Parts: sequence; structure tokens; C-alpha cells
Amino acid sequence: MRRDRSDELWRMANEHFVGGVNSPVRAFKSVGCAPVFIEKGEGAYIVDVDGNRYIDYVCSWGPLILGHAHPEIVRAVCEAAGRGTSYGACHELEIELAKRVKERFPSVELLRLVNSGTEATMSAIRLARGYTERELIVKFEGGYHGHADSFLSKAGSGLATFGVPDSAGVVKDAAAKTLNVPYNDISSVERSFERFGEEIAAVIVEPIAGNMGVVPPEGGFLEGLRELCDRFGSLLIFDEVITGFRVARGGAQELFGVVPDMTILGKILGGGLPIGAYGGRRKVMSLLAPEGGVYQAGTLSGNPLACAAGIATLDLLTDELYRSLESLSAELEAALSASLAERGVRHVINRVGSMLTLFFGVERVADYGDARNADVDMFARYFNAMLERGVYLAPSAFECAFVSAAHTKREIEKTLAAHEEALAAI
Ligand code: KE4
Repeated sequence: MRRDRSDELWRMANEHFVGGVNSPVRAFKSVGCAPVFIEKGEGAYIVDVDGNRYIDYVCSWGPLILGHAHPEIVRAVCEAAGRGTSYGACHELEIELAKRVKERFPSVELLRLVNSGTEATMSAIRLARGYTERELIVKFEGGYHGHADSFLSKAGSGLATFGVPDSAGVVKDAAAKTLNVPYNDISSVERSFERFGEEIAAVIVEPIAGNMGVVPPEGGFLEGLRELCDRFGSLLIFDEVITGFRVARGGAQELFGVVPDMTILGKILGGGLPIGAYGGRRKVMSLLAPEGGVYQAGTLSGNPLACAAGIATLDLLTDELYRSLESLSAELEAALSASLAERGVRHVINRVGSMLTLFFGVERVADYGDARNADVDMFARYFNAMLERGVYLAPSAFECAFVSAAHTKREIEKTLAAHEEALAAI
């Protein structure tokens, strides 16, 4: 596969950006090759600057549930742009987007639009602390909620489960206010609440984990979080940046029937343009400025182009579209798994709807500890072999593959053919 132009751009990018990228995972470090530079996206495909076409299972890390350059979204964005790219003032499109969110997420009585998932989660944590007048946050090992200090905290050693910084530059206090517990382990959460319950402002959870690879909640886990938060007066925050509008019109909370106090949204909400949102019960949200004393603001919040793209996207997400996403994704999962089993390759595929992860070398992944036992070297070889054969997977073993509405049986067949050749080659 020719990569001359990508390699030339990679050299140039490294002169301008740290590590050549604007987000670390794009550097392809964990899969041991230089990234390809994308020229354009077309439906289920991306085309790189050397003219190589790939079936895209990254979909910009989730937002592109309708595929690349969907004509309806392009039209909506161009039309909005013709009326100006930003007002920094109230406008009707933000109301239209909010109505669509509330129709799908009845737990959201009021919301606030921001510009990224990180901005939404960090603001929601501040609001939860302001509302409860408590400081501790519970998150889950392997959960990712963006790069705010509170979340770059990992389980400390020793008895205390107080966090220690998981990144340079994070002050100890910020990390220490975060308790890290294993995902799907409700008894660990219960023990944390028994020790610190009166100090816990909120539990933040990916209701279906996507950032350790896909890890679905086991029976009773989300219900258990709801019960503990009710018992101790803490807030339950569902980070649905990935799962929102992905696994169902109303996200994981619709799928599992557990109602959080706050919901974080992003990705699909903006149809590929920069956006984030947090929302929930009126009683909680009303503490936000300008109504209440919890401050949060943003120059481009509610940007009209992002709202236009989001409205166009959500209006196209019909029940029929979810049914076809489910059947195509199930077909892909079954065929990949059958092929790997036939070859005696130890693996497990975790899937919910059109988000899935293939883990090599393990047979069950129910938390971060399990995920870390996966064979990441095998994944790196598989990633490169699939890339060579025109299939673009996430360049990390601990991410999701996404099927979009632009993928058809033809893309699945081509993916399976590439998969057979890749397995033979690695
Ligand atoms: P952003 O700040 O990247 O828009 O959103 C942060 C975030 C919050 N919550 C969840 C559940 C998320 O998955 C994310 C961001 N997702 C990663 C990939 N899994 C973004 C990709 C990247 O970091 O480049």
C-alpha cells in the first residue's frame, strides 16, 4: 500500500504539533505504525492522501452514526453557515436540538450545551459538588470521561481507594478526591459508600463502557448504583457521550431502564461537529449560572452549525435504522467470532448494538483488569494487516469499533474477506 504522501505529511505534522497530532490516540503509537492522513470521507469509507480507500469502523470515534458526508448533514451545515458561523447569542436551532434531546432522554428536564465531552463531564462534576456540597467523586477503573483533572486519577495503592494522579500535571488533591473502583463490581462501590458515603457528591459511569473496549454492565450493576446513590444522597451521572443515540434513541438509560440524575452527551449529538451537553433534573441543573451559583460558560456553546448538524442527524435516526444497525452488527460479530473459533484463536467480542470490541487472548472481559489481559501485540498485528487490506479499525485495543448506517452487507463481506487474509498473514 502506497503511503508516500501520508509519510511526508507525518514528517511535517511532527514539526507543528506535539507528537504530530491533536489528540494522542491518533499517533497510532500502540499499533506501531505511522498514521495515514485522511483526504475525505464518503459514507462508510475514508480515503487517505495516497488514494487508499478504507472501510471505516472508527467513524470519528463514534459521532458518524450516519457515515461520512451524509448529504442531509452537509446541506444543514452549509445552510446554517450561510447565516453566519457563530452568534454568541441565543438562537432557535439550540432550542430545536434541546427538544430532540429531551424527547429521547426524559430524565433530562434542563440541559446545557458545551463544546466537547470533557467540558460537559467536568462541568457536571462541578455542578454535582455544588448541589450536594460534597467533594468526592466515584469513577470506574478503565472509564474515560475526558481529560479534566478529576478524571485523570487512578486507584491509589494501599487501603485507601483515594486516587493518585494518572497524568503529570494533575495536582494530588484533585486526584485524591476521586475514588476509583472496578467496573461491574457493585460490592466495591457499596464498600466505598459505606466508608465515604456522606462525602460522595456523585458516581460517574459509562453505562456501557467503551474506553476499555466495550464492556456491557452486568445484571444489577446499574440498578445497584442507582440504589446506592439514592440511599446516600449522591448523584448518579451517566456518561453517554458514546452510548447516547448510539445503542438506542434514548441511549443506555433507555436500553437498561435505569434513570440517572444527570446525563452527559456528545459525539452523535453534533453529527461530527464539536459539541457536548450535560442535563438532568431541574432541581440540580437550576444551580447553574445564571440561575444559581455554579459557574460554567463557553464562547461557542450552542454553536449554530453544530446544532444544525445535530438536528439533521437525530431526525434521521429512525427505529428502522436501529434495527438494521443491530442486524448488520450482529452479523459482523457472529462471522468474525466463527472465523476466529475455527482457527482456534482465543478471543471474545463484546458488543452492544453497533459498538463492539474484539479482544484477543482472553475469553471474558467484564472489567479493566480483564481487558488488560488481552493480547495487545496480536491486536497491533491484526490492526496493521487489516489496514493494509482496506479496513480502518481504531488504532488501540481498548476502543470501540462502530458500524454506521452507511455500512451495508457489502462492507461486511469485504471486511470478512480482509479478516481471513489478515489472520493468515499474522
Ligand atoms: P471529548 O472531550 O473527547 O469530546 O469527550 C471526552 C469523552 C467523554 N466521555 C466518553 C465516554 C468518551 O468516550 C470521551 C472521548 N472518547 C475518546 C475515544 N474513546 C475520544 C477520542 C480521543 O481522545 O481522541
